[in-house]
Amino acid sequence: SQLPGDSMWFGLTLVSSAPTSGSKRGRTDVVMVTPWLAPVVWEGTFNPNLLDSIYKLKNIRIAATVFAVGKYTIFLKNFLETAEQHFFVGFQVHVYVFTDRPLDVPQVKMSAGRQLTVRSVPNSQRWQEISARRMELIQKLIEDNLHSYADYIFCLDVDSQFHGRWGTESLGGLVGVIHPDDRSRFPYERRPESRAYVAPGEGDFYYCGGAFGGTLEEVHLLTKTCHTNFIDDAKEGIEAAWQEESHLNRYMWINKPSKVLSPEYLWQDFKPRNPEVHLVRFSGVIKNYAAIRPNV
Ligand code: UD2
Repeated sequence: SQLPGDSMWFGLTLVSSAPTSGSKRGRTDVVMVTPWLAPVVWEGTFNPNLLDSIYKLKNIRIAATVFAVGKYTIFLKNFLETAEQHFFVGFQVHVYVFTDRPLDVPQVKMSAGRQLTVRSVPNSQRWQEISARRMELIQKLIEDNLHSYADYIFCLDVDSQFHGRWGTESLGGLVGVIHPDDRSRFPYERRPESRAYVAPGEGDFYYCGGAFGGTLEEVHLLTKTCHTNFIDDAKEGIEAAWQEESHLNRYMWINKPSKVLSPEYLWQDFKPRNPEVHLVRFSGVIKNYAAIRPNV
């Protein structure tokens, strides 16, 4: 029997038996596959009903981590409420909130099959350290807790909100999100003495530190490697230009992601939408850095 929206292949010609939008799926205005043959996920390139029905059969469980340290707890309500509306709706989701202010975590009603766990973490006087320390804490979460509780994990910035579907189309072994800014504006770490070094001319995409994921195994390896490299750099008195984001970019240059999410999956609210972005699914909210960070 056919799955919803399933299609039949006749030789190399795709004949869709149940088109969902009235038009063929696929885009000609954007890159849909990387040179190492990883899909690049854009609106109009996948069939959500078909994907959901495939993953429903597998009974998958998704973990999500979000850090809200110090004043960043103000972002939690909107993040959690919009996640309820758009993030893996209809699937088993376990959100882990890491905070130093557990009493400030808002009560957000969660649907059946979805739950939230609060984990205490210390504060820090430096936002760079708060951001970078996430790698170590995610590594530990996977080691200590997750193996019997989740299949996939996504690690997300809290100063963000969902606007559209983020679901099974995003699943893969190692998953990166292309940064919405021109990559020349976000240089990789260029000092060869750093373990995050990416040489001029190298680098595929510039990936966001604010959203990445994949299977537990892959994300464990990524977070462990980035954390170790960050610490070893620190011992030699060097902090990469964009902290753990630089290390993540180095990691994903060497270890190519098996799926790449387009900037639909982490846009920025202050940025006008580019024409190729038909749908913003998740975006960073506008924030006053000076008012919310512990240091400048
Ligand atoms: C970028 C990345 C971010 C990180 C950083 C480099 C995106 C959209 N964002 O954002 O993920 O890689 O560069 O270090 O790609 N946090 C707190 N309390 C604080 C400070 C930070 O909880 O006082 C947490 C919070 O979850 C926040 C995250 O760390 O979302 C990243 O910090 P940011 O959003 O201030 O960093 P930003 O905007 O430079």
